[in-house]
Amino acid sequence: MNNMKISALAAMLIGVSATAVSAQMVDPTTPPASPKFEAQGEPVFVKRSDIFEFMALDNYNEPDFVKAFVDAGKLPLVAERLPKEPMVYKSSNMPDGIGNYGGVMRHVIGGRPEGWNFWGGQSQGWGGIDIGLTECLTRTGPLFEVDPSDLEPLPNLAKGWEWSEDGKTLTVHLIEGAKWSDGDPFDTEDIDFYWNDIVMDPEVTPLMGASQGTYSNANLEIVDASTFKMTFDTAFPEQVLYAMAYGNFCPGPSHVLKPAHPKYGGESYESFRNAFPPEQLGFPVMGAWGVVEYRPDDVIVLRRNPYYWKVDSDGNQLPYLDEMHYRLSTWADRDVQAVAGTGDFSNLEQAENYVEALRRSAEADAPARLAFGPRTIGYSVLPNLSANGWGTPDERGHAVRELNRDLNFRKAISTALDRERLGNSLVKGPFTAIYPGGLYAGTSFYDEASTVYYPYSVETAKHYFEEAGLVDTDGNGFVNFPADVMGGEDVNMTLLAQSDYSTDKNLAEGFVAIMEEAGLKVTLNLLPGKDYDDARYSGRFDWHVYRNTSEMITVVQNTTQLAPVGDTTALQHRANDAGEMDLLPWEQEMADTVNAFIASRDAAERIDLMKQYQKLHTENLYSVGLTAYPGALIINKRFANIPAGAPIFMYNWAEDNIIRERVYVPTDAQPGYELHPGTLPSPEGPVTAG
Ligand code: BQZ
Repeated sequence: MNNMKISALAAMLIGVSATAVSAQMVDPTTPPASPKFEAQGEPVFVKRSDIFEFMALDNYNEPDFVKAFVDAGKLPLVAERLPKEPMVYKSSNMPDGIGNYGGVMRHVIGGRPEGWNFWGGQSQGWGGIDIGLTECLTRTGPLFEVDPSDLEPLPNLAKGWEWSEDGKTLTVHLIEGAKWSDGDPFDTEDIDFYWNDIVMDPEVTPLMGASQGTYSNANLEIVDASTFKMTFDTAFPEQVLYAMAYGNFCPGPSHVLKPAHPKYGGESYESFRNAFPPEQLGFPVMGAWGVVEYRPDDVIVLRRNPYYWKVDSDGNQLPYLDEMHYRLSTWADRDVQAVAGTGDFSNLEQAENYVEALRRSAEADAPARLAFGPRTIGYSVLPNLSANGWGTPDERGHAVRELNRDLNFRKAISTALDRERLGNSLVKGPFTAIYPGGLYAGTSFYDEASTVYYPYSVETAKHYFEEAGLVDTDGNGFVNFPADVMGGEDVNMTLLAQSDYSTDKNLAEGFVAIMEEAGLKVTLNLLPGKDYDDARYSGRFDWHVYRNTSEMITVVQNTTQLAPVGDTTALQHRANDAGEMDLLPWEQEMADTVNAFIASRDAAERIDLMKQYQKLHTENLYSVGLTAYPGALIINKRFANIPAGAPIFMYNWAEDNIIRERVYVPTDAQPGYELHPGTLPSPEGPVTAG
């Protein structure tokens, strides 16, 4: 038994507080076992082919109010609005079978729409609105229910693909005959514009930051109206199929974007980005619903897209739900409203709200179902590891980054952290687990023996600060820079965190307090969502509090975000304005390991490479983990076709995972929430057939 466990055992036996234990020097070890937490409801694993297929059906149906548009000559026949072979969802995979039309899903979101130009980098407010508006080439959200032996991204706008013999060319086939919500054809003109004028244009950064590195440095060429090829330097970079899912390859309507782009007559990149303000209704989408109303700080209302390219196996054009609301509020209010029944959906992800949400949902008359999933919500603090100017730091910022690049400084930060206390400060009980950083415990590539954990010990933290050349030379309780750095003043590290979530704020404030106890001064920089994203993407931070994304759970989604494999792929180390990367040796080793993983098709080799990655990441504290805990899906009980065991976050968020276009409200349970019944989206707003 190593000395860490002996001292912890000793502490339990003689009742010594954790603080006293922390007064001893402790060595790195493996992380303590996470408290057992049983997810409620397990997915029923299926093959990908069990969910849907692309095929032509003999006939198609549509809601009566949409048929009225056809009868009035305002829309083509439904069969003409659908692709040759629409996506056909199999009723056998629908938990409650074929649905009926009507009904509304009322989301509450904490973000705010900047505009509809996802491709110019604008946010639509998150919370599922962009997931619904911008369909992508492949889809990974529902993979939580796909048998691990059959794991590969689901076709979506790309209905199929094949690799060349040498694995260096991927040929992709688009669904044929699909149309944008304004009737314009969806085809490789949209791919060409997305690739050449968004991804490859250095002046444009799409919302989720997709770059050529995201796709393993592919080159792309158009073959015909529904076919394109991607070519690679390395063989079979299969992660690129995941990179074609939400966030990274979701083409925009080139017929309206192109004229605003500076390369095609648009005034400027700034005007391109802002060319489609939220007030512009009926913006063309491939998603199931289009925008009909926007009331600032109040609500966004969407109505069904009459050209949506998916049907059920009875030929009913989807979606079943006619209307979607995105009430513009706060993330905390989303939980409150979902539990109270005035909202319909929430990813319960702010641990401070768990006890009240659980209490209310346990009552017999509770309007919503609440189901905890696996422990996939986790937070880390990320050090800015660039020393060559990314984010243009001032003298102080530069001095802190030099410290960040010193492993002893990062070890001091990690051993100063009482992670148990931090997790309990959010919520007591079996929810939170000590999270050292790196891949999450319990996930498919996790290996405990490869995970290095620097346990809580203020004594050890002070030792590592000294090793990093930091001592409290002026006796005020805070470590100072060496005399020849910043005049030997107190080290003052800034911590960037998002202000839209109480959890992010609480963890950031807890981190500041805990660091002070260890003698390090930290100044908090709390910014709202978009400003927080802009600051972290552009390197304007010393450290930042980060809610981890899918790569730490699945590895295969966002793989290139695991390490600095490209000059804009990592979150804590990107190129400076001259395009130079100053990777530390172990960072280069980590990047090489991730690239080897991407290039490998051997399951055993991939498992071994992820062990190497985990050791490099956690031993070198590429990130400093804080806490990890399970999220819970809260959905109003009137909705049908909610898949069992749908996690709030895994390959994507639950707004993608539950396949909302198949969700329905039984006709006798529709409480009349529609704000624009009988209407369809148009540039003029909601229009009726009459
Ligand atoms: C889920 C999600 C759907 C973004 C966003 C938001 C942005 C980040 C992150 C989450 C919100 C909800 O997360 O918190 O539960 O509904 O929208 O997109 O935090 O600020 O930039 O990565 O997904």
